[in-house]
Amino acid sequence: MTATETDFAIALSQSTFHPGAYTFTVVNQGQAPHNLAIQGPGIPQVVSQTVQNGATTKLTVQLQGGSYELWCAVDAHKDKGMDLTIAVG
Ligand SMILES: [Cu+2]
Repeated sequence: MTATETDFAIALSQSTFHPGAYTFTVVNQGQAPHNLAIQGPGIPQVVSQTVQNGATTKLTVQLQGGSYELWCAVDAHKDKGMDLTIAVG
C-alpha cells in the first residue's frame, strides 16, 4: 500500500483493510519533510523514518480489527491536515 504525503495531506492507495500485515510505502511528494505514524489496536505507536521531498521509506505493521489513526509526526503537520483514521475489519 502506498501513503502519498504532500504539504499537508496523506492519501492512501486503498480504502478497505482487513486484519493482517501491511507494508506502507511512504512517498513524500511535498516540499517539507514527512513521516508516517500509526496508532491503534496492538500498536501503541510506531513512526516511520522521516523522508525528504521525492524520497520514500517503508513501514510494516500488523493490523487487527478496529480503528487506527495515521498521521505525520513532523512538527505540527498533524494539525495542518496530515491526519486520518482507517477502519480494519
Ligand atoms: Cu509531515
